[in-house]
Amino acid sequence: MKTILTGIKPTGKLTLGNYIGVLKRLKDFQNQGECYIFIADLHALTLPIEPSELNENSIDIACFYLAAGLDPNKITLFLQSSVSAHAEMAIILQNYLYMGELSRMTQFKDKSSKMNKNSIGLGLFAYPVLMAGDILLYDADEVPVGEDQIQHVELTRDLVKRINNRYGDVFKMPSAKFNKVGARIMSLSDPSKKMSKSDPKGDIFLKDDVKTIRKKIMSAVTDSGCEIKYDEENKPGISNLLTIYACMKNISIEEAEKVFNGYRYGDFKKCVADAVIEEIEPFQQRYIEIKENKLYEDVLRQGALKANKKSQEVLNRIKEKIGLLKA
Ligand code: AQP
Repeated sequence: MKTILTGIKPTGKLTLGNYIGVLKRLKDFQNQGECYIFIADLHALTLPIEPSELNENSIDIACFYLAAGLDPNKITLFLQSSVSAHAEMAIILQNYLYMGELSRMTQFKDKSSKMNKNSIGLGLFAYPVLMAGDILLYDADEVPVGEDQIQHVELTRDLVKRINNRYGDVFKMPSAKFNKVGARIMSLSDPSKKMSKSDPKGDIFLKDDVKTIRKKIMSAVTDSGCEIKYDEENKPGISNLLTIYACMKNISIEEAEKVFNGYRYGDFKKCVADAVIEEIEPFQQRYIEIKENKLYEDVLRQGALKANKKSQEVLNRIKEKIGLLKA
């Protein structure tokens, strides 16, 4: 049986991009293999964050995972910080990844370019090291991600080759699993940019009320044309809305284009808003129920126990291979 691992970092309010890129897909994954799903709270520390915000976001993500249809009896859901092997593995792996390759990571370049040079933390630079450990600790075969995380999974694959070449078969080779459609949902106000928690302009948040969602979609930036056609270069706004619609309805882009043949932009946007609301509204109701009844608490406790057990096995394997003595 294959092993699937994925995480979301609690850096802000989750967006429709996080939902389409990963959350929505998880329900199917839980029937395809052993799933380790976590809240990447250690990753959230790589940029400044208020303790209360980190706390609240972590609870929200746990509730969103469950609201997305994850069954605690089928999956292991846990907080990254409740499994100390993640930190220990990162300390080991950092010796096998190089400064040059880490400085070429797009996410690091993007995030650090917006910061004062003197306040870029070592953790932000070493983010892919921690992430490689997350993946390798569970012998993951598949890592469901959005497009922006593929580069980090590729780096993990390079690391596996490097370590296995040197020490024999230590780690399993993981691969990124992303959907062709919906791997990169763009901002509604600037469709040249990814919809992102940390750059909230143009985001649809999963906690937005229905009225706000509709308003945001109706005022999404499009173009001066009138044709509803997928063309990322010349019609990025329309292409993004077509992608959102296709993902909500589980159809292809071509099918979505056919639906809107001859539609005006305003009517098209209304249908996109209807499709998003139809899916997100019941999802939000499940989220509220889970949060109010604190249904996540026991799930996270049980998840930590299982994740600790599995990750210790792998951690012991690498420690032994590299020559660390067991006392
Ligand atoms: N716009 C997006 N379209 C599709 N997938 C997306 N993901 C994020 N944004 C989009 C995917 O969601 C998963 C969880 O993301 P994350 O929170 O761990 O980190 P991220 O990729 O850095 O997401 P954000 O929203 O952009 O967070 P910030 O702004 O804090 O850096 C990942 O699989 C991601 O690919």
